[in-house]
Amino acid sequence: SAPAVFAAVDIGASSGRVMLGRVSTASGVSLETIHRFPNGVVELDGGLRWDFDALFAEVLKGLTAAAAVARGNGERIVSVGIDTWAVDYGLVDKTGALTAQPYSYRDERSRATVERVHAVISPEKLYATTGLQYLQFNTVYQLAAEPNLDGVQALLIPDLIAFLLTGERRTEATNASTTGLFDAVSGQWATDFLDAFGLPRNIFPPLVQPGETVGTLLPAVLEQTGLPADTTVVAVGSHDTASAVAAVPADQEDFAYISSGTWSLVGVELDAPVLNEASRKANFTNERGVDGTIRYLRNVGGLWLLSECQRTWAAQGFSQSLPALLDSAAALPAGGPQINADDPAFTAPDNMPDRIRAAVRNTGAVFPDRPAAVVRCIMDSLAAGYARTLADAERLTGRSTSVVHIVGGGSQNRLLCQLTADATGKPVIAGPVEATAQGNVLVQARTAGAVTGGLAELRALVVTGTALEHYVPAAALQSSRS
Ligand code: ADP
Ligand code: LRH
Repeated sequence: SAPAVFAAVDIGASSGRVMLGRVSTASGVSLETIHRFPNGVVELDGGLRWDFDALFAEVLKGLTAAAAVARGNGERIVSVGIDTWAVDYGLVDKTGALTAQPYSYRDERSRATVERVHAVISPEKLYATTGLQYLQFNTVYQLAAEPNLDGVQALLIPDLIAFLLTGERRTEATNASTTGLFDAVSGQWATDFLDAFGLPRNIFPPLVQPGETVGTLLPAVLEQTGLPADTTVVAVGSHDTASAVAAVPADQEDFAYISSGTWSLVGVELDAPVLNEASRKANFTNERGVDGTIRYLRNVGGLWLLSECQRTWAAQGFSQSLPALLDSAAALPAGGPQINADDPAFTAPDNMPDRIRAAVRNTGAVFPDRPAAVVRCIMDSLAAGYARTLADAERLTGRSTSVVHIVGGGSQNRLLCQLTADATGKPVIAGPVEATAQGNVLVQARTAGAVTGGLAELRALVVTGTALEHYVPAAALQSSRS
């Protein structure tokens, strides 16, 4: 029969792609990019939202192209897997219609609801059950800002795409763990919290685990895309970070990871959550990973700081390519000013270079004026943030780590990779760039029986299929020379 291939839909906060994934024991996992499209928040109907209708049109376009490529190759698309950023949702009414374009987590409406939520259940109690880090935009705070939830269901963004493809309503568990309404120990909805907040028990559809089948494609989708009639949608780690961590090319257990894109997700993988007060105070999260693992991590500021600077500079008539900008930043000396990359002042889209200069001025340091200096400040600050966070993760879990894997778009940033090795004192292994899509494809391939095993076996297929870059910490380099 025709060789099996898998379609991955992976949409991050800055761009989306539809890829075809091929998996074999001999060559590991390999990806072919079929369709790419930009993503970003838009001002719409009095808020910062995602243009979901446009994103879904891009998904259909990508799947149509994927079907054509596979047909041309004599291959068979077995299934489609979907992952996107976490936390956000669309509200769907009884007829299945989306009531509005989904809000973005960068909208500030949930700022006002945090206290109201905490008056019902204290932050300590919330954490002891959900293990979720406090972020002003966690789903629970966003739902508290909804004026009316009568007769609607909240579908997290990947679940909303799966629903429009299959007609099936489910909530995938790794992403459910970012809502603030999910029990980190039982892996079920925290129904007592739903009740306490006056949320309907069925505000979210029932849970589905990565690897389980959501359904087959609706007739209209089959007709529009030309996908084979028996194509299924398989639940993957639908939280993009869950899929990325599943594809970290680690060949040992004591690894740390940084999933580097719009955000930097910095942490370790655990078998069980850490729910104590020290962990809460350090704002570590216990998000669910593929195969019931725990992604014990913190959201550290990410390349959003850089991409927003680029956007501002381009609007001011200064456009330099990203590699050129990073080269000029790398030419500057170490030891320049640093900011706290996690400051909520950087969350919303606005003039980022000005906000960074203001933050540097507040530290009493001389503020960087040239773009190269601003970029260097961002990179130094991120690397320092990673080192602090990894030290905290080691302290809070009582484990030590011997290597840092950087995956995602940011793994191409050589300056940041080297600074991370220097700041952590640990070797850094960078790649794959498309770890998220690889994790998405691997879970589908396992469901289809094309590969077997646990995360270790899946990760070995990433190692086989990817050229990785190695960075040695500066201190280690010096001592080996002396
Ligand atoms: P997300 O999934 O959050 O949308 P990605 O994982 O796609 O993010 O990473 C996007 C980021 O990768 C960009 O903001 C950019 O800073 C970085 N990046 C992309 N290409 C390069 C490159 N050639 N060199 C260095 N960094 C890059
Ligand atoms: C990264 C990510 C992250 C979440 C944020 C909302 O894309 O999913 O893990 O915290 O977006």
